[in-house]
Amino acid sequence: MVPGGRVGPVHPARRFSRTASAVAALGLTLLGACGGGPASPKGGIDTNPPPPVRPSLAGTYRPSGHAAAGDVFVHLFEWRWPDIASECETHLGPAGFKAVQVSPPEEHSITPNHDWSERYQPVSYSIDRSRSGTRAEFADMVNRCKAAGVDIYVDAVINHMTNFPSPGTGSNGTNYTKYEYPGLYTQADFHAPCTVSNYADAANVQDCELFGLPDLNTGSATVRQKIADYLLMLARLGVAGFRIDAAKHIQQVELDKIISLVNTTLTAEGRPLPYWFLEVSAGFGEALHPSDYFGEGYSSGGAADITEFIFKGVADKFTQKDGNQHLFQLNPNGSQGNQFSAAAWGMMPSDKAVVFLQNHDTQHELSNQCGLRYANPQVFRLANVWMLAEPYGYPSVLSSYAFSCDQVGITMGPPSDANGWTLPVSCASNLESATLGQWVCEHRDPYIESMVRFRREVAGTDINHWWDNGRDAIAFSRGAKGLVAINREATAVTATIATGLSAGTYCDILTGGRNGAACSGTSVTIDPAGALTLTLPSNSAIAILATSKL
Ligand SMILES: [Ca+2]
Repeated sequence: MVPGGRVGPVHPARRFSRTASAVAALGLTLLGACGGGPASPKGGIDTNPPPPVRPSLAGTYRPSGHAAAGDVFVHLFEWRWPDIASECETHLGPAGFKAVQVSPPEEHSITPNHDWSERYQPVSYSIDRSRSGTRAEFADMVNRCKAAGVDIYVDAVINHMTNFPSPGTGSNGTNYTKYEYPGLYTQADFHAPCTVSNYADAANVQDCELFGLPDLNTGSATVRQKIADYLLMLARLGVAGFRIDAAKHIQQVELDKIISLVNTTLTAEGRPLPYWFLEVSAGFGEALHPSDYFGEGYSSGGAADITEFIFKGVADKFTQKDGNQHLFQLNPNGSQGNQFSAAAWGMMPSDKAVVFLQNHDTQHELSNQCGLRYANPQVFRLANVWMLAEPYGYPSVLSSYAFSCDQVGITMGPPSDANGWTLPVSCASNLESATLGQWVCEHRDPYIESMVRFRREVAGTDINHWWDNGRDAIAFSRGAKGLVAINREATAVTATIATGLSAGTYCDILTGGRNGAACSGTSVTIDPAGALTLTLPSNSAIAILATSKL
């Protein structure tokens, strides 16, 4: 608890419960509209003033190319810069991860309990000192990761500044209050205080304070330039991409102007344009949708993907939520209600979507029991195998630390010393053995790590030869390049399935793959007719590649 009786600082982490608030607000609106009888535009005087017109952004976009390339990135949540640099060299580069999303590097607030939401409360745009390390360490990380073939994506918190504590002193020693940040922003740079409370009203969502966080007036050219200068500083250090935190809370044309400032400046300097992806969730009855942001960066030559929150519903199939969710419903050509596709699920196009089974916000959602995570290790593995095996979107793997899914646990910061400085990473040896307060390192799990290679090798192919048992055992090929089979049943399943692969003996990459002329783990044989007979134990999977053939 903190002074004033609040339970910790408020933070976008809680934003997903707002969907319910938005629906509730909409419900009240509809009730009001219907209260006087049938709603009809005829003959009546509309006493509601039309909402003020807000500019919109054309939806034309160019794909980033990450989905088509079969790329995967990892979010090393709260990791220190030196540890990320080492991880790029020892694990991420060799495994083929395209990039690392790092925690926000700017100067952040210091809260009494050093909970993780500190990082989402900016105090200045200096990266001289955050709990992940110093500017020199950050620059070294960018260079070493790049040398290992791994890009760095920065989580850019540009919608707001800090509301707690106020007054306070940031991680680099800057003294501030909620609306005064020396040398950066004064009260005139913020929207007039109001509370984000009505998701049916775009102006309320974008120009008011998200959980009381002071909302930057991105309608101001000087504010936009200061934000752009921060991002440009990072790009000049070699940062290759940006996640825009709380993008739905920034007016879409104003955000496009910020992106354009960055893109055009970098173009003039002869530097590559960054990859952008925006945090925009969809919610029933909301004024703003992911499609309102499709055109971000287009006019300045860039590409911006968007987070597809609907995708995480895949986890419900693997946890067999409510007893009526099953893996066979992930068939891309399944019947109505039993099909996984962008159209069937109401998701954005594959070439626009960043997908995930969990992100740092959803993992901390108490209302959803923190989602499918390491604490349910084998099911978590199987779901990741599926996410990385099927072709939709640009997948992100969250790698974090162990915490208890309760009111206190979900606010807990990373392993730290008594002063709140993050401790070096020491990974649990596997998902099963991760103890509270220990780094889990989900991305090092052999199933997840090996599927990064799978996704890239099968890129450009579709799902074919889908097979399922009508419940929770499935298999499919990716062209002639790969095959996965997953059994989420409580018992072993034996089946003979058609495949897209040529005859021969293949090594399962999940259990070690090929080692010279032999398999390190499981092997399977495809007969001359292209059929595979296999027996999968309960809660297991195999994945084979044309390149894992003996
Ligand atoms: Ca805003």
